[in-house]
Order: sequence, then structure tokens, then C-alpha cells
Amino acid sequence: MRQHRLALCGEHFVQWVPTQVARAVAKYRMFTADERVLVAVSGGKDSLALWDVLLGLGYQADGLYINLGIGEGYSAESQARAEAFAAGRPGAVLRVVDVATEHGATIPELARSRRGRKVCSLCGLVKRHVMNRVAREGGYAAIATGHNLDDEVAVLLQNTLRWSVPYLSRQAPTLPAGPGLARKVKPLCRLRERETAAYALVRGIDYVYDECPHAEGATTLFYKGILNQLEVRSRGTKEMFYLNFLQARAQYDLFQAEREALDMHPCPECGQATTAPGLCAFCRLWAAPDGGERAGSGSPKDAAEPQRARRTPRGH
Ligand code: Q46
Ligand code: ZN
Repeated sequence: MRQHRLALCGEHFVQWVPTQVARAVAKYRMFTADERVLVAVSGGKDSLALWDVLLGLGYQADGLYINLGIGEGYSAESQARAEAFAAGRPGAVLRVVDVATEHGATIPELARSRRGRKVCSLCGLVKRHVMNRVAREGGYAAIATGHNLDDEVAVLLQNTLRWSVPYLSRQAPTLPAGPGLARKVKPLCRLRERETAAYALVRGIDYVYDECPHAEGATTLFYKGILNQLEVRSRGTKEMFYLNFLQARAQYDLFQAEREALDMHPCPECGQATTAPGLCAFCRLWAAPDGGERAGSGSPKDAAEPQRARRTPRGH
């Protein structure tokens, strides 16, 4: 790990990763040992590595798998990996939500019936809603997602190039709870993608290697490529860009006006917070044939964000 000037063998690497996660959990006040955490697991390396680390650290971490009905068996295979992971850890609880069973359509079916809406945008909206609902109903203090440093930096670059203040204001390792919204945390935010992959491999975690078919060509991947090139020229660029952003944000209380201007109120249908007048975006989606508001291209890797009108497409 050139950016840390550190080289570890497998045995010591899988001890080092949890120390980094524990440090991030404490530094960004994500949750305490007394609080229950809901880990959003996709069957991929990041989320399963996260669940593995949190269980190993002794946190009360349950998993949530959301079956989106994607691809020729992609969702089924992902669910199988998540279930196999849970089955191999005595006491681990995996909650499963099947979107088609609960709401009557898979994500691709929903996208087909809502012409003009991008699959990833709809998918992110549905996942955020389901995560919040399960967290509320289950009494979880926080929802943890497997976003790593590369994910965070790529989204930060996208949002910065557009000076998309609404999204920049919500990019943080910990987003506090709001009315009807659980706290959202990203305990892997200081680990690189290759580090979470290495951790999963050394730990023998069986994860889905394939990306979601809809992730192909996603703009996030393009920005990750650019950042990797920058990193070759200047080691540590990713950490510098992300950590200095967080520091400036805290030091100068950036985005305070934006946060204060947010008019969040509970959706009359589902109770989750929204800035939209009347029903939230999720409830409008299933209520109206055209799905209510328009959406942009969306971000392939879902993240934590209040349900609100999407002014620009770079939600994270
Ligand atoms: S699952 Fe959903 Fe992602 Fe697939 S459809 Fe797009 S948002 S790419 S993280
Ligand atoms: Zn609603």
C-alpha cells in the first residue's frame, strides 16, 4: 500500500483492515458497540467484507439483501452469496427483501414501464427507501453501506466538476438521522477498492465477481479511471482529495446554509422524510404511471441520501 508506505502479508493484512475500519467508525461517530447496525449487502466484495469486519469487531451487525430482480440470474446469484456468507457465520442474521414480491415489479420491469427513467436512478431510489424502511421497522440505529474510498472519491470528483452543492452537502462518512430516515454510515470510506478485494480474497469470502449488468459504462467507472491515472502521477491523490474535502467541510462548516434550507417533512404515505411537496419520490413512483418526477442517469453504486427531487443526477 504505497500511499501508507506499508507492505503486509495476508495474515497481518486481515488484522490491519479491521483496525482501519474501527478507526473510521470512531472518528466519524458512526455507531457504538451498544447500537444495532443494518449492513446493506449486495453479495459483492465490499459489502460482504464490511459485514465480515463488523462481525469480527463484535458489533451487532445484521445484513440486508434487497433482491432487485436484475439480469439473467444476477440477483439470484448475489442473494445466494449473501445467504451462504450468513450461513457460515453462526448467529449472523440476514434479512431479505424481494422488490417484485413486495411491490409487484422488478427494477428492470419498473424501468420499462417508466419510460425516460434510468434503471440506476430508479434502483437507487428503491434501495434507499427499502433500507430506511427495514432500519426503522427493525429498530436499527444506522445503515452501513460498503462504499470504499474509490467510490467516494469518484463521486466527489463528479459532484465537484459540476459544483453540485446539494450532493456535495450530503457527501460524508456519516449522515445523521432525519425524520423517518436512519443514520447512514460508510465504514470502508478510507479503504481502497483493491484493499477490500484483497481482504475478501484472503478471508476466503465467496462474493459475486460480476458487476451488475447495468453498471457497464457507468460514468463513475470513467471517473475512477481518471483518478487512477492521477494516482500514478501523484501518489496519495485520492486520500488528499477526499480527506481535505472532509476537513474543509468540518473546519469552515461548508454547506450549512444548504442544510438549513432543506425543508424535510415526512411523506404522508410512508413516513420517510422528503423535500417534495406531498408524496415522496418513492411513493409517487409506484402511484403514478409515469413515475412522477424525472430522473437523470443516476449513480450505479447506491448510497445514502434523503428521498428528494433529484435536481442533478449525481446522487450518492
Ligand atoms: S444495482 Fe442498481 Fe447498481 Fe445495478 S441497477 Fe444500477 S444502481 S448498477 S450499485
Ligand atoms: Zn413515501
